[in-house]
Amino acid sequence: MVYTFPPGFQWGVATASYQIEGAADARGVSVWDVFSQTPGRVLHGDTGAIACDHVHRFRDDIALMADLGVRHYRFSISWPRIIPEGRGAVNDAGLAFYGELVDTLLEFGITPHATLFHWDSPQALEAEYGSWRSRQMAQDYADYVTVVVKKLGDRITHWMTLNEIFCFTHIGYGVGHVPEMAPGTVVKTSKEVWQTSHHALLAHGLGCQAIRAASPQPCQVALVDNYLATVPLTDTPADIAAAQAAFPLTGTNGGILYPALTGEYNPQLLADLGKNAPDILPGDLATIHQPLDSLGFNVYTGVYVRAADNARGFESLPFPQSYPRMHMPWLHILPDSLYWGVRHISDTLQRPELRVFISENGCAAQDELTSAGEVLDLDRIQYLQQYLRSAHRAVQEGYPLMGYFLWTFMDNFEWAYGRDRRFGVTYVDFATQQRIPKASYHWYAHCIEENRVV
Ligand code: GBH
Repeated sequence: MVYTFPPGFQWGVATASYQIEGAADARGVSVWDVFSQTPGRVLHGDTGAIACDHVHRFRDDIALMADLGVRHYRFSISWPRIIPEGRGAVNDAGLAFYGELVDTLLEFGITPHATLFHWDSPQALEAEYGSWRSRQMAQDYADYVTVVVKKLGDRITHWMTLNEIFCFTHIGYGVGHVPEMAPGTVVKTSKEVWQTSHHALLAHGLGCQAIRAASPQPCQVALVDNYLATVPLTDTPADIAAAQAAFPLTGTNGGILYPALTGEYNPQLLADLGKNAPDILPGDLATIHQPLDSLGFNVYTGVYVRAADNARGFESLPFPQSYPRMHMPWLHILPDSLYWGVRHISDTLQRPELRVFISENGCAAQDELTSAGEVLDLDRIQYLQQYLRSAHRAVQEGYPLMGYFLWTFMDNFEWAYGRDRRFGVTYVDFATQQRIPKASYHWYAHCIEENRVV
């Protein structure tokens, strides 16, 4: 089988500001600074204060990206680098940094795709009103977006509003336990958590409006979501119907993807939530439901579903202990999740016109530098090859999958796991900040060169 993609398929890599930038002293404090400085929150006490020192090394990093052959780069902009206190005074040096970054990308023939929020909320707003616990956060986010798009919209035409709303809300706030992500706030009820994701959805809606109002030229607006792909255990019509029935009912699908794309929380999910459903004010859903040019799908794993003799007609299957996974506890290898996740947008959610791109796909591996100075990450190559074949299947069957951003360009600050887990196709020696392309980097370069999975 030859896995050739159509001409124009977009090959890219993705990163996020807090995970790579460093230069913390040149921006406002984010909730991840405070969280990672709190003992016990991040493995080995790592923080993103230096990370990959990308702010000082971005020219070399972009040159290495250009060598890889990618023509598309997804990065995120740090809100506290633009507006240190979250609202009010703008840091011109922060805006200038992203201006130089974008100019350098364009010099190398790489199209910038900017995510306006990838989890690094300004700490000032957390201190002032509890950030995502308040509706005010959505308005302050939209004001920040206006500043960025006015300044950079002459050179950036691909915008993404917020990365993975479910994660920074439902894993940033916890009921009865300290959650794994910043701000790490313990709340009393699950309703309070749902309220934070509702506010983030409002930020998405107001952000879409702000981008379109501020952009000096036509632009593309996307939401990036890690919705859960329900994978039929077999390809029988009964199992496929079961996977489709299960798709809208998970929290991230029915509670994030559906309101953003259909203007309604999934009614069954709301019924299941009962008194824990968020308060929704008149007009909220119209604000949240904005026209989108495309949808970014962050996919790492999924869940198997099969038809069952119960009230709902399906069951979701737990992974057995020995199921193969990569170097994260949750990273079960399920390449079909990419295909089914793309297909569900068209067939299950009934949005066949909506273009999809893979905004993140990749994995952590136990990389080791050999004495010859190589990293032979054959397991990562195997993982990427299987997921890319799944992407090819979606394209082959006519689903509107436009591109693929590999997560991630280089090893970085992996949130609660700090520098302990490596997701890059470029190895970073954090003691020296030396970049060393791994075997997967060279393998991916070959795919891009040939426009097929090699
Ligand atoms: C992405 O999220 C992030 O966008 C990116 O910044 C990050 O570096 C990358 O993943 C790798 O982790 O422990 O069972 O509660 C991926 C989605 C959401 C998957 C949180 C794991 C925790 C599952 N992740 N989820 S669990």
